[in-house]
Amino acid sequence: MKSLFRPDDAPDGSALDLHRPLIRSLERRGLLRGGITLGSLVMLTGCDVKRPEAVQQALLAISRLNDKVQALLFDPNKLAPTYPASMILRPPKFNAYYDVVDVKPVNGATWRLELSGLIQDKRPWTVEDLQGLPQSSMVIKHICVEGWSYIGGWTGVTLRTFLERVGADLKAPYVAFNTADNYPSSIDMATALHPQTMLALQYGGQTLADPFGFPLRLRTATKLGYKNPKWLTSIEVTNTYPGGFWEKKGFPWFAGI
Ligand SMILES: Nc1nc2c(c(=O)[nH]1)N[C@H]1C(S)=C(S)[C@@H](COP(=O)(O)O)O[C@H]1N2
Ligand SMILES: [Mo]
Repeated sequence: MKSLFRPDDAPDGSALDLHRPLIRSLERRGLLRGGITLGSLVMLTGCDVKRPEAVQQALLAISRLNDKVQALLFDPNKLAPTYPASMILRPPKFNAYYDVVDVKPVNGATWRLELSGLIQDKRPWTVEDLQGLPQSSMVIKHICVEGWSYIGGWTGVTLRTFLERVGADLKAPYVAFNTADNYPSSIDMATALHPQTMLALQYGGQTLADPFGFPLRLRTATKLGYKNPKWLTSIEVTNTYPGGFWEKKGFPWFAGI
């Protein structure tokens, strides 16, 4: 049967293929513990899924319900495991929705972080501005849904410090990001304010390297790899659900670990 989540234009061997085990398991579970199975949807819609958009809509709606339940269960004070600096992997592992040879480096001198939405001070930030904020470090595990992980050491500004500094509305439910390679992503405010969620400028005590998101990326210890956008270009605080690159293809939005 045709995959509900795999767009027809995805080239073979792309990151979509690498993320296929999760796609399959989502399909097996019907996404969802909400009572509707893929089988019953197929029964409803005919075997070759005559209206895949309608089915996808239904699945995504149920997935969003699961996100809300997960968000309710999230403990904003519980810390993810941390590790000694000696365990930091150098260099880190790379992944993106395209190959490493296609990474286009960002020019740090002209780069700006743009702000929008429910934020009082929307002035753009330079790398130096961000370096001037209080810095902290964490050594945490990165887990990708492809089935690999690594321990990495990150230094930067906690997202909480940054959001407080720019006068963000901390009661808004969503913080959304965009990136130089157009990989939109978003997280819930509780995760944004978690002490292990950071705007990272450094890896292993050195400036981030190009394929790992120079000059700025999000690193959060409480979410799967795909919720850690690299090469950030903008942050928006919003009341409207923003979704994200993989979420639009049916991946869970909350994706906590
Ligand atoms: N801008 C951008 N950020 C991204 C991605 C991407 O394709 N583009 N891929 C995500 C995925 S699926 C993973 S596992 C991690 C990989 O981060 P790393 O290359 O530092 O290991 O980045 C995440 N952030
Ligand atoms: Mo990933």
